[in-house]
Amino acid sequence: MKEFKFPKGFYFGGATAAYQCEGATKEDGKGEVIWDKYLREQGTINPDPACDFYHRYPEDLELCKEFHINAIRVSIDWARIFPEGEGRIEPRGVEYYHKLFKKCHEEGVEPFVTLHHFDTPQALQDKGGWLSQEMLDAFVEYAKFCFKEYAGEVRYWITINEPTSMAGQQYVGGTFPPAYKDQFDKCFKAEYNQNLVHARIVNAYKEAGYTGQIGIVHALQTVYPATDSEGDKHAAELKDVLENKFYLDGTLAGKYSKHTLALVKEIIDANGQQMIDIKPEDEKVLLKAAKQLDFVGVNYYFSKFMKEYHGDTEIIHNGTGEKGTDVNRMKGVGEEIHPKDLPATDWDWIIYPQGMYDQLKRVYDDYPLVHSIYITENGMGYKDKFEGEDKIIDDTPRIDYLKQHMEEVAKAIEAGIPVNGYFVWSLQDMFSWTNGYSKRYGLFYVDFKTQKRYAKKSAYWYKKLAETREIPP
Ligand code: BGP
Repeated sequence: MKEFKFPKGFYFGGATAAYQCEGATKEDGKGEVIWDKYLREQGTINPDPACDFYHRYPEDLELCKEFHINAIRVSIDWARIFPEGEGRIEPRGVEYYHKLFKKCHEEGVEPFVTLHHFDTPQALQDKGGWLSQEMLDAFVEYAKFCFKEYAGEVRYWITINEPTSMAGQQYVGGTFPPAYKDQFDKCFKAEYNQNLVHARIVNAYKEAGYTGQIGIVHALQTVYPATDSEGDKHAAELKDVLENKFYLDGTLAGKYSKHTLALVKEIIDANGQQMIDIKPEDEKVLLKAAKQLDFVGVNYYFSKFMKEYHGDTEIIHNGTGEKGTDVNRMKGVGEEIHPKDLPATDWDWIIYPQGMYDQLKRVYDDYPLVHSIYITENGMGYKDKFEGEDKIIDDTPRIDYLKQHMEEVAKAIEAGIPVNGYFVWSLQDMFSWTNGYSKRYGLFYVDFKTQKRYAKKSAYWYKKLAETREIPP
């Protein structure tokens, strides 16, 4: 990979999400989101002050400039603007994002702005969340409001971040509020509704004639069979449809293939639940949006290896960073296994850079409407150690991880796949939704007591990459 240079204009970004970094959850009239109540009840993670991005965004954006980071992913916390999710508008919330975007531009950092990054307003969750028409309609109104309000400041919009994580963890995995388990039918119904509302928003953006770009961000974990056996291959297909393909078909092709729907039905049937309705009029909306979609964002962290499995669902989430504690077996889908020769993070995320290339190739080859891709998240959770003001935080394993994955991005570009930017998750340390403050991802270390930022070794590595557009050793 010696000769490779990333193209001019390539974005070297850092990613954040409002609820994970802003803190200030009760400030300036902000309404409650699903995490406020849930985290309070769990008593494990305090979302305040997180890394206090609400007040310290100027400093973080200045750091971006200093480190040649020319783009940032931020999200708007819906309940800062519409505290009840719909209706009444909170001007202080509206103003905050104006200030944030203004500062981005002052520092030469392009904002990629997500409308929904896991933080559904509680008032709308109470009405049924992704399963309720009211929430979907309110989402369209909130999106239209943002487009109009921030039109001159935001050129890149993202409708939804990782709808698969949202629906999967809300209805099957049980780690996102309201934390239901094993409800595959509701999970697919939520997925269906997310695809549809995403399409409505894309169509509304285009109909209004805005000149920016609009896309969606998918968490794509590449799924491989553990062996060549037919059973394992089928388990991999089922897992892929649950986590990737139902979304890819809906948002990038604008149509669910017969094969996709057959696999969805197989999963729902195996769990003794009711198959969802697919309405032809909805597919018209999906197709219109897929044809107008400007880009797709790919979040890639790990791959999965599947074995056939015929028992009941058993999911144990490794939220502690104690290696080897994760269990994932799903009825009607399959069992995730960990091949012995592959490394993993302390949270059991299998490190497999090749999966990044395979996924990019799949998205580009299988979905011909796709013409622009961003890696919107990639990074490594690590227990960084702070050893004093005068010592640099040595996160060499993270540098290795980033380097190996950047090499796969470079390989994809060389193969003609249009990847136009890359965002490290995360720009600075913040908390992890289900793992708390000890799972750090940032290029910048945050002392959560003083809120002071310290550049880690990886920040200097990334700076060199962004400066030279070549992957440093
Ligand atoms: C993605 C989310 C991010 C972030 C990241 C790391 O799914 O979009 O918000 O949390 O994953 O995940 P985790 O915090 O679970 O390690």
